[in-house]
Amino acid sequence: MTERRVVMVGRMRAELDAALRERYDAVGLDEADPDTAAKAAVAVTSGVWGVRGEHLDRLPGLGAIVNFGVGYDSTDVAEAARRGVAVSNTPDVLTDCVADTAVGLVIDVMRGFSAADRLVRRGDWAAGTMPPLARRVSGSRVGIVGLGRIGLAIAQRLTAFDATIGYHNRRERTDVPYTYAARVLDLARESDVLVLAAAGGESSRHLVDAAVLDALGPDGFLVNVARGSVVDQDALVAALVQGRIAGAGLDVFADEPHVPEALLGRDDVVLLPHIGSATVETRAAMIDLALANVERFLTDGTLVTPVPA
Ligand code: 8YV
Repeated sequence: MTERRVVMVGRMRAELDAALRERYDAVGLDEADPDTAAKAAVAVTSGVWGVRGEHLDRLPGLGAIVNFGVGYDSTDVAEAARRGVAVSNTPDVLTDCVADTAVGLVIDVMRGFSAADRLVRRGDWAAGTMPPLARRVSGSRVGIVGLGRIGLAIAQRLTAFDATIGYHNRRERTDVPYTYAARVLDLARESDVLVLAAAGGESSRHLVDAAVLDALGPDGFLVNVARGSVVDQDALVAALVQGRIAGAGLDVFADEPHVPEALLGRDDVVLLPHIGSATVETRAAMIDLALANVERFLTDGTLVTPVPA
């Protein structure tokens, strides 16, 4: 029998778990004996879990970490690089679906569709109640935080809604027709809706804080398809409860799968369980790309989609 060389760190999605077990006889790191862990060449993980120093200590023969998902902030890439371990992610294949989710949240939270749906189901419409008037999406001012692949796809979609697009990015881009803001605060002040599409991690932690939310103001909306860590969640809850912003559409949270209790009964928020990439087509493509990275590494020691070290 060939040697077991793939371990899984964290609980994988069922289809990925099954494929890894079938093709590589992979096991979870938590079920691996020390010998298996020592021989592992590839660790597969996802954005929810990640591989950090404490895992690497148990995986002395590791050469690659294959991350299922485009965001890899839960993996300690610097520590991996220090130990000569390369990291891959699954870019591009999920860009469209995550951008679709962002646009869906913009429309839902500004127009109040989910709240109106609840009103109908409660029988309130039948009893004569209408929801309050909502906000117009077409022609609105959209501020995108993080103009990478996903941010750009969001901008392109909203351009079809005649939106005015501004953005904040680590670096100004010279290849886009959108207005750059060097500070998120200034972007928020000029936006009807602020859409977060920045990578997670320390560099973007709490980029959106109380001051940014106040700059967005009582008529402004926040949409987050990036990472919960990009927003100071306590400040967001306070801003919503105090009416200092108009609403929020959230696919990601600070401590998933926990959602602040204070948000659950509110009609000015749309709450999704981190489903930005969760379509049959995209998840299949993500699995294919993750498996291609595993296969390539085991074959020639390189990765199909390595992340910068
Ligand atoms: C999840 C995501 O990673 O790609 C990302 O960064 O946030 C999602 O696609 C995916 O659900 C795997 O956990």
